[in-house]
Amino acid sequence: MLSRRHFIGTGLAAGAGMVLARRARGEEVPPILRPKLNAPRDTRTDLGYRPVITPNGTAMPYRMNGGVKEFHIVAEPVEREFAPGMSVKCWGYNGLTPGPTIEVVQGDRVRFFVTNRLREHTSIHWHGLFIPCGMDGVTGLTQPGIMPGETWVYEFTIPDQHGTFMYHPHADEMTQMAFGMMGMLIVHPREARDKPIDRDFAIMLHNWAVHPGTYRPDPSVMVDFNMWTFNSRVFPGTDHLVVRTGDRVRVRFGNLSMWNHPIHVHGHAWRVVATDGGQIAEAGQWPETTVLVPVGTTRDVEFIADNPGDWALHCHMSHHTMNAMAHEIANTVDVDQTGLQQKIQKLLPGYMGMGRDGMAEMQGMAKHMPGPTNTLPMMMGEGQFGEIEMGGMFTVLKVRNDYEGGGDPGWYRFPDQTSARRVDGGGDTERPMGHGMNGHGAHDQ
Ligand SMILES: [Cu+2]
Repeated sequence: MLSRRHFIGTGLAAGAGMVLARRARGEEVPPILRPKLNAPRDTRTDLGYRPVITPNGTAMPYRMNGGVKEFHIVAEPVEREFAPGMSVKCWGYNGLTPGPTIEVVQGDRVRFFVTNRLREHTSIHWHGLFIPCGMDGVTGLTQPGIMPGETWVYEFTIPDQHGTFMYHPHADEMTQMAFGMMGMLIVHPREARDKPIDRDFAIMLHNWAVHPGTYRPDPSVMVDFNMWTFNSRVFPGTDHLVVRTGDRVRVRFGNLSMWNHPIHVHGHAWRVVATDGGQIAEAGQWPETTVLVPVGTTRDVEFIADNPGDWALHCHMSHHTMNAMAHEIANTVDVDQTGLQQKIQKLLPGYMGMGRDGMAEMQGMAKHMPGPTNTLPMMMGEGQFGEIEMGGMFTVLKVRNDYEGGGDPGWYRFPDQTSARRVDGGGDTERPMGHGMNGHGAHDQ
């Protein structure tokens, strides 16, 4: 029997609106929209906020229905190109992994219709949002799974918090997240910011095990991942972050991978201004050039882009800026492989020994010795001065004096006398310290 207290509680909850996720029955479900990649940036000014830019991604469409923002999210298989030459059979939302970025404002009433087009059940959890427990999306704990073909509704008011959150399944998490089901959820503040953000980027960090020659991520891998992505793309497939000199730039990182990622920026220092737990008061912020984004968190960093140039922005775990690499390869640095190569060639025609002087030559070799199908070379970037020996979690922050928005401005034009230069004139000039190194002597001869 219901106690009086229980009865009142239920009544209050019903009065405040739905508190449990429910199956949509007989209601008008908004159409499923699959936004195009790199859709033009939303420049509407009546949104009450400046939209974020999701590199290699886009925003989740919505419609207004009687004062409620209605989104239709569809969980489905997704084919994702990580970079030209490699396409992965993922799962995601509305045709993308990560799913389109959801943007709402503090206090918004929202209704998320979720259709499951997978062949197993799923759910959506709203990471970091303080919402009624029945909307929390934990299969078995707060709701039954959303079965294949079903459409469910999550409905709540965006609470009195703003910042960077995430959405992802809480059903067969190991598989569904390993396959790429995740997205960013940005809550903009209701009040205008004291210091408006000029360019605001959202980047989801993820790791994948796509064994060489295969197309489907391996969900059983726990630590030995071989692909590391910004918004499910690897360098050189990652969009560059282009800003104008003097812009206040925010970058929001989310991490639903299985590793922590120290993300490093060159030429600038940023401040960590928020986490998925809330805003950090200005007095509590400190400068960093590398922000650690632990697993299961978000970090918002902000800086003034006051140093024009092409600046690397990358994970500082050096294996995380590599593409597929075999982990069982022998370490051949300083090993003279003469003779061995000929012996192996008898068994494997075309074999080339590599890696005696380091690993950089691997990139040049990759052009002549392609690996298995659908497998990117370990490093494959190309800059204006040659090969950039990076892959994975790497992109370029382009700071330009005259950037007005729009496309990629190309490589930086370095002003005269501001670049490193070659000065040699005949090999080693090493000499004992104390002779000719006191000032300008080294250049005298
Ligand atoms: Cu990393």
